[in-house]
Amino acid sequence: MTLAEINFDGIVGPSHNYAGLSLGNLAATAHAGEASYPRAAALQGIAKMRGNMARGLAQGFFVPLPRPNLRWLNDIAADTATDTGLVAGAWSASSMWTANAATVSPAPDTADGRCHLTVANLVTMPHRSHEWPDTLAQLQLMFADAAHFAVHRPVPPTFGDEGAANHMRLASAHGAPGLEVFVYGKTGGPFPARQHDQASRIVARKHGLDPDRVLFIEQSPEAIAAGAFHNDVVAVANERVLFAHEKAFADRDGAYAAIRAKFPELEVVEVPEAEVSLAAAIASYLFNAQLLTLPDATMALVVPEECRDDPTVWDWCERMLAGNGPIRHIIPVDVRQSMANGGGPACLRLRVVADPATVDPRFLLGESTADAMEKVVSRTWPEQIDPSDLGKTSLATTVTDARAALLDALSLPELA
Ligand code: SUG
Repeated sequence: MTLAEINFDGIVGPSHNYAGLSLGNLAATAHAGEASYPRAAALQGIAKMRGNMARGLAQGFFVPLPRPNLRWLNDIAADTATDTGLVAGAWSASSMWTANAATVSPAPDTADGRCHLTVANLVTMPHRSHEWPDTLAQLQLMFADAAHFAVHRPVPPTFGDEGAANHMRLASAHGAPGLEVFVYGKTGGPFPARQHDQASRIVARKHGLDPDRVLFIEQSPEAIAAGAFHNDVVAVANERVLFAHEKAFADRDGAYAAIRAKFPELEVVEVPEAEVSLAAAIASYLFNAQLLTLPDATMALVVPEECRDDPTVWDWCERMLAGNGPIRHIIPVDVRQSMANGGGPACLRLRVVADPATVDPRFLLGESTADAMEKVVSRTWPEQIDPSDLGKTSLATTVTDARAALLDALSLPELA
């Protein structure tokens, strides 16, 4: 049994659009009403996956969920002529951000020695609240091997749960027992706090985590108010390293001390407000990066290209590299289509520490699968979508057919 971190990226769906549905997500709000480019968006995502694969890392994927979700519109008795926000919600390609698909506790952390996954209910945002049934179906297929995985239904909708975006794991190595840190929000000024403390506690209990190796930490209300609607917009962890903005947590010193008490090897790489403001960190998505351990055991930070656009952010990156800390490489990637909806490199992936041999191989990426994906996307994904196109029958046919072509190419008839 060889445990490895597998990054499962969400393939950007053919209905990718900018409808401005996420209050508190400043990028999504700023781009509301603009034309989107689903084909380019999906190709950017595939290129990111290819990059990580070329670095020798295990890569998997989720396929887009069925959109428009007419079943949901029907369930909520939406009037499609007047309820434009709900129609846009039914068309959203938001399942691409698979950091919100589920919370994952790898086998070394759980009482029964299996990897546990709880699908996120995403109840705070209506357009995301209908993702979970189809995401659950996909998780059950990917991780069907019950000897190694337990896939759980969502926590009750009383408590908002946004999945791995509000969860960090510290461990001496991916395959070693870890400390799981759940970050919840209480308030966020004018914006909703999406992760409820109790949702995190329910997940920890259901996963059978050892209370001595779990922490619940409050996200800073100031960060939420500044646009950090998920913790992964201001912090990311990998193995012994926590990379965080000074203002990520409500009680910064208390958070570091609590983590260190349970995980003494902790190495904090902190970005001070005086060097990169919270606003600059959120605009550039410096922290919404993939912090990866490369095969040579060095760590690399895969950041959005937008980090190069802000000199305060890029200068900090260069100083950090020169400083000989634990992060040895910075790799900018172009995921601009996703970024414009508030989703950076880290939002686009769900990390699962598992033996790749125990995962349904149809969800693992190799060169030929990536080639096949690119072909289908180039042939069938719409080049451009204007928000006013949402709801049109001809576009619904195009996006439905595009998804069907992908499922066909990937031999996934169960998801049709
Ligand atoms: O939930 N954007 C997503 C972005 C999610 C980013 N994920 C993480 N940080 N892990 C969200 O706000 C915008 C969709 C729209 O407005 O149409 C959106 O849902």
